[in-house]
Amino acid sequence: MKIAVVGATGLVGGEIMKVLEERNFPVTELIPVASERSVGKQVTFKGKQYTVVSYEDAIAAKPAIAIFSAGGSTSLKLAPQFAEAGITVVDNSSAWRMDPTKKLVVPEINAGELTKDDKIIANPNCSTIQMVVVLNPLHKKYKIRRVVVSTYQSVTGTGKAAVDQLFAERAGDKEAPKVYPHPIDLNVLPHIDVFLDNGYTKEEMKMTNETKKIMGDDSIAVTATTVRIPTIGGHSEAVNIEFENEYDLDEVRAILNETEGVVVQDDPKNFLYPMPLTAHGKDETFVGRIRRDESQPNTLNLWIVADNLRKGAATNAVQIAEYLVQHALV
Ligand code: 2RA
Repeated sequence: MKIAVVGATGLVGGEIMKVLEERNFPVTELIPVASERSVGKQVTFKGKQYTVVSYEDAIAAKPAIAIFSAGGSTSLKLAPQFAEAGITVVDNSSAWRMDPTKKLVVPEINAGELTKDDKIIANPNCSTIQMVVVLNPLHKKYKIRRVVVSTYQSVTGTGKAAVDQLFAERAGDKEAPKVYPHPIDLNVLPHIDVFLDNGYTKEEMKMTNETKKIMGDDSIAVTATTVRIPTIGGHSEAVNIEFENEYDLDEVRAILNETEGVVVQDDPKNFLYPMPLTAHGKDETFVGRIRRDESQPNTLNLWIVADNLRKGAATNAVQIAEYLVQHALV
């Protein structure tokens, strides 16, 4: 199957190619695609060099699927052109996520909604994906009323320039280009994406709105504080969940142990809990610090970590593509 990776020279684009390779996705021809200034560059896939092509050449090559990670405005403009040419787009940007005519998919939860007519499929925000894979099985069992989440997000979520800023600051380079309005090394920024009129950031509202859409339940209340920290391995989240019904802690652990894509790491006595350092490069979502919120009934605290470039972006997108192939939807 011909697969295009749009935004092939970016951090997520590179990760998509790695994941396609690792998961042995049936790629017969890889088409790396990027904007004008990257056309002609080389990328490596399965030990072979591929030349980056333009959007026009990619559409003309007619891949079955194009996985986009090229930003919202590129996606708004180009995804419909790919779709019109019969190419199914899996899009990593926020451009289509809340469009009621587009599906927002985490395969473990709602890939079953996909049909052949879905030509533009939205991949959710990284911090939302890792939270909902843990919330969904618990919602089914105990019904979630409200979620309070605080995130600790990796600079890789911003992109390569942010990783460069972190390491430049660490090396003492004061002239290095800045992506953030403040230093990020030895600092914490309660600010991810732009601020909105309601005082929340766009990232925080993504967590609220996307969770309801993916889990198909508008009654789930979600309030978020999203924070950037100087780490690279993945995003971490402290999550407080209030259920409508009573729960049993052992049963919660058993449910999460059986949940596809989730790994329970919860042995505090032996200092075992999820961390960005250990989640880095992995496809799973890790959960630990599972404990009762003793301040009110039917409420649970836990800690979730995943590599935001993997399950939060590339892996989830490739899993959507795998589902399309396995169910003959492309
Ligand atoms: C971030 N959620 O970490 C974004 C990336 N999509 O900034």
